[in-house]
Amino acid sequence: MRVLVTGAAGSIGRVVTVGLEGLGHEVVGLDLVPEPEGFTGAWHTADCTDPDAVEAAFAAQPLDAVVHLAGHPSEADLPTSLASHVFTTGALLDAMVRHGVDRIVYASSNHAVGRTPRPANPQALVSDDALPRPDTFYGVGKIAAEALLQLHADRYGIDAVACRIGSFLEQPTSTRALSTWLSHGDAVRMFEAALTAPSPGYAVLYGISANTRAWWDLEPGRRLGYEPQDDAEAFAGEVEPRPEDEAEAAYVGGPFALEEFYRPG
Ligand code: 15L
Repeated sequence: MRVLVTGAAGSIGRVVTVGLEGLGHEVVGLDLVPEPEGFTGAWHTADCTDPDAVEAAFAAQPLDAVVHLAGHPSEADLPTSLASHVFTTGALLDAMVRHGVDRIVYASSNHAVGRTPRPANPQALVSDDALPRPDTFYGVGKIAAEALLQLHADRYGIDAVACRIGSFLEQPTSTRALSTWLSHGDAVRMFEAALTAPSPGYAVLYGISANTRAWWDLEPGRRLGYEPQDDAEAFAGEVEPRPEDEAEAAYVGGPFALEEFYRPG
């Protein structure tokens, strides 16, 4: 497949572009900054909040799919969050409709439902039927972008997979991350499954590894062919407890659900 990867120079983008190329896909990169050293494919240095820049990137070559990773990866004010997550997704979806591109895989976030209380029973998992429950404006942006995907799946028959990513790290570094970790290898497996699953329509999955302490359900991902192979438990002995662990354990969004992230709208 020829895949446009937005945010291709970011932390997830650098790993996923290499991984998808290794699986035989042709990656077209797009980012605010020029291509990282070693990237040899087509590249668009562009801002995907700008519909004209997005149109130019689509017009430059035919595409089979989009992996949308671009966006401010943390909390920001409300206008910035809406532009970064919702307006970019809208501009990409408009271009997809114009150019007949019918698959998008979106880097959503656990923070779309981050204010969901942590299940008291470790066997009870938060799944794809969790109601929208953002913990921040970042989470509001992610859940609103998911709504745009659903709208375009319904209106135009676009296949759209929203991956609610946990903690994408080389290895887990906190008690919470022992539950929320997404390894680099599993991230590539997740994007590959979401890109190639036959006719998913609109679907949500949780982007975590096969963590022993997981509280998100891996079943929606498995239905699309995502079979994670790593488990954060392998690093449990290296993770030191921290005083903030208890407060972070109240909600699935961890620190983002705490009062220090409250902002005026
Ligand atoms: C995310 O969505 C953020 O982009 C990242 O900075 C982490 O906060 C991560 O979630 C997480 O929940 O660990």
